[in-house]
Amino acid sequence: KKKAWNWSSYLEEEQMPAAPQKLFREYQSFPQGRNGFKVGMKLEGVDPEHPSRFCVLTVAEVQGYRMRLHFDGYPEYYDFWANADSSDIHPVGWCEKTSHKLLPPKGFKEGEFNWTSYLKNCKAQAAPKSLFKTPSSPVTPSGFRLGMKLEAVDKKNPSLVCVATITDMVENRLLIHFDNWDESYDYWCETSSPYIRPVGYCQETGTPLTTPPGHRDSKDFSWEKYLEETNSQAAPARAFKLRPPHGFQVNTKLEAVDRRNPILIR
Ligand code: MLY
Repeated sequence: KKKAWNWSSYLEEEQMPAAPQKLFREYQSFPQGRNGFKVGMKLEGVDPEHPSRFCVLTVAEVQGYRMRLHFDGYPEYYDFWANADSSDIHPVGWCEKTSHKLLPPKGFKEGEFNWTSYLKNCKAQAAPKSLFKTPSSPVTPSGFRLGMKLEAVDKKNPSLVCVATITDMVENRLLIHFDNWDESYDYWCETSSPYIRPVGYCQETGTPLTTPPGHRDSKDFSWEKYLEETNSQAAPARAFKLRPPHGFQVNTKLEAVDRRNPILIR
């Protein structure tokens, strides 16, 4: 007859140690992890599939420091997991305060939604402000502004460096949008991100630049003309964190993890 599986006899059989408790941070311990979010609390947050959208969310499940968030009015399969200290979640009222558009729960028309009556109707509690991460460093002006253009790596197609625009800013983070592409490629990044480069970077380094689809000058794209046509500004080079030349050369051999196939841990 099979015995029930348990950690201590398993580790003994395998002659392998458990990772010592002291290597973990307090917030990693489960189930005591310090996470004040409770099931049913409501909040505002970024839709991971459409990072430009802020939505009405409910805490559906809490696991230590992580929680499953649900889009109000939408099927459960859109639910996603976030850490309690995520920069992508905000207390009720944040969108209004920061002039962001809040996508209401399914079934509400635009402008029809208001948190006070919604919370009352749902008999739900707003997640207390104190549970959210507060921006640690004071927000320093970075030199980046809304609408500025730059060259950015498409994280879904990492071999492409593309023409992009800063379409939102929250604290020290930038929302990167690819010109003439839909917002599903958008992503949030720190101002110091290695994925963003100043206008002219590709030309300087001899890297191909992916120009906006439908733009007539794809063959001999000129930033100067494009900025003029779109009546926009380039993000100033000094706003980017400069990195010293890395010294790698084409064809240099090295070892690296295959991220699509990281070694399975059984
Ligand atoms: N094969 C993809 C490539 C999309 C690239 C989008 N980037 C540039 C924002 C496609 O054509 O859908």
